[in-house]
Amino acid sequence: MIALSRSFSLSGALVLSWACTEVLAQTWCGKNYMSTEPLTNPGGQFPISQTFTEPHIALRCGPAVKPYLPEDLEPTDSTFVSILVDTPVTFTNISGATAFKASSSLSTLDVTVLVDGKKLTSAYSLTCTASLGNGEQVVGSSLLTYLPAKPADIGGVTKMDMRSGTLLAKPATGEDGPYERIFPIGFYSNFGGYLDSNLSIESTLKDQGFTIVHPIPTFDNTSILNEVLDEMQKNGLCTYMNDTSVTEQVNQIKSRPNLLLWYSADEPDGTSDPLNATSLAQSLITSLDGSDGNGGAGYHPVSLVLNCQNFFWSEYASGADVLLQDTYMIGNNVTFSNQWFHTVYATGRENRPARNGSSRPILGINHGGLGVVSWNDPTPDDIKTSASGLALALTSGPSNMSAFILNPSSTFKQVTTSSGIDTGLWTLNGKTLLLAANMNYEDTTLEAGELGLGSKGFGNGLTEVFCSGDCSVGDESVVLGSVGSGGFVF
Ligand SMILES: *[C@@H]1O[C@H](CO)[C@@H](O)[C@H](O)[C@H]1NC(C)=O
Ligand SMILES: *[C@@H]1O[C@H](CO)[C@@H](O)[C@H](O)[C@H]1NC(C)=O
Ligand SMILES: *[C@@H]1O[C@H](CO)[C@@H](O)[C@H](O)[C@H]1NC(C)=O
Ligand SMILES: *[C@@H]1O[C@H](CO)[C@@H](O)[C@H](O)[C@H]1NC(C)=O
Ligand SMILES: *[C@@H]1O[C@H](CO)[C@@H](O)[C@H](O)[C@H]1NC(C)=O
Ligand SMILES: *[C@@H]1O[C@H](CO)[C@@H](O)[C@H](O)[C@H]1NC(C)=O
Ligand SMILES: *[C@@H]1O[C@H](CO)[C@@H](O)[C@H](O)[C@H]1NC(C)=O
Ligand SMILES: CC(=O)N[C@H]1CO[C@H](CO)[C@@H](O)[C@@H]1O
Repeated sequence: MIALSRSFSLSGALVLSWACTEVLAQTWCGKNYMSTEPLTNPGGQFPISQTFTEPHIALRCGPAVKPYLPEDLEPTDSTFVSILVDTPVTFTNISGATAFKASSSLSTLDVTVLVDGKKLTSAYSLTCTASLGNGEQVVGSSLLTYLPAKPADIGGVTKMDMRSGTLLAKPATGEDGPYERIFPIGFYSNFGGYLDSNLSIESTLKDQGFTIVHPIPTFDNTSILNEVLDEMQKNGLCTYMNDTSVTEQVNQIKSRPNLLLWYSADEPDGTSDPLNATSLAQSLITSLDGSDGNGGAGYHPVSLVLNCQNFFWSEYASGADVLLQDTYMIGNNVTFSNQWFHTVYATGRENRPARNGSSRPILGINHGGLGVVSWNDPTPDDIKTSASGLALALTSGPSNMSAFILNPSSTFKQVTTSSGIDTGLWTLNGKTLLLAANMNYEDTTLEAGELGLGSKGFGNGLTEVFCSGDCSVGDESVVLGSVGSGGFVF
């Protein structure tokens, strides 16, 4: 089982990640690869945070959207140009935790936000100071990026809406149009022998509901690469890119309106790349893409995928705006590959989507994942059909589940029932999207009463908008088949 995980990891790393060649054969996540080698402690684990007896506050603040452009000076959405302030009170030594003495009756907090401007095109340092009422103050800080309107050599802009974690982009075709919220769903796709040899693949993928294509390097034939990118653009598909031969590739690609985000490193933690490698690559990429190269945002965010369980996570993650996670299931039974793979932040990479397995990506979305990228295409027809069913339900048609998930006005809660069904509920304008994944290998019933909906329950009943496996809808319950999953609106 472990060997299989390794071989998947390696096939990914060999194709995609950078700086892996020196260490590839020897270690993975800092651990010796060969069973004949000694066991060692690889280091890099999260420290176990100290517990405090007194409350601490960890003030955080940051811009609602990254980056801002002159076009944002008169926003139609009143909270689009705003500062998000978070004031967790904690007994654990999390980042920025500061002791305070204010009484427990403190119910309001005055927060002052200061923007210390440098010249345009650079990042402004943002400082927020909260007054705790008795003369005490705590301070938080971050960066605010305000870029000039995009220059001609930049094809498009992807903004990150930090209110919901959503990516915002104009039509990938390059035609003018408003920014839309994007739910990235698609495959890492072979370039040589696949994308480069059949230019109608792009339009088929679009019809199947997919919104992104992540071509897997290397791209031996640049003229074909350009034709393939033209086809993606015509079909409004965005591209992930590996940008390690950074300057050349960034400059080759950045004028494409269908570029959604940059992709710097494939499992750099697995191959123990230098701890500063991801943040150095991020600065270089963004500096070629409009930023000051000192931490400010460029016109597109930078993504990467991490693989290790607990190995210098903070260091590697510091080089990304969008983090994909690539955990492999523990105790995976590959005879029956329906174990869980979930995503933490923005986008999840699905290693080998199961034939009937929409449960894994749904579990990821229920826990904050805002995208699904599967390894890899071409893939057997039945897997493609299953993935397409989820993609269509998420991004297209009347159900359009992503409209609930991506809207910053949605309220969200996650509930795992005692019977082993994992659910996410997004409520927007009086309607609720329920995504449910059955984690059992048998039919399991989800009762409205288990979801804390109050006497209203499912209201006028559930409308099924997506089902993988068997879903049977009753008035106040739904039965999901073995590892089945479904989407319902009520
Ligand atoms: C809390 O964590 C910070 C950062 O890791 C560390 O510098 C500090 O010493 C810790 N404080 C206590 C009281 O352990
Ligand atoms: C090209 O791709 C399309 C869409 O995936 C497929 O229908 C067609 O059969 C492919 N053509 C060839 C020659 O492989
Ligand atoms: C690249 O693709 C073009 C278009 O198909 C072809 O004419 C050319 O020979 C290819 N170049 C190489 C080096 O394979
Ligand atoms: C990055 O880290 C490597 C090795 O850990 C070190 O040699 C190098 O000087 C660092 N580079 C920068 C720019 O800090
Ligand atoms: C894996 O699952 C299959 C199907 O449930 C079962 O027959 C097989 O015994 C399992 N294998 C292991 C190693 O658990
Ligand atoms: C689905 O919702 C997303 C997010 O709100 C939106 O960007 C997209 O245009 C919608 N798609 C359709 C087909 O309505
Ligand atoms: C997945 O496939 C297995 C084996 O064919 C089947 O028993 C199960 O019901 C399927 N689950 C879903 C969700 O389709
Ligand atoms: C690590 C790795 O494979 N990086 C690749 C990213 O793309 C460039 C250009 O195609 C390759 O040269 C790198 O090998």
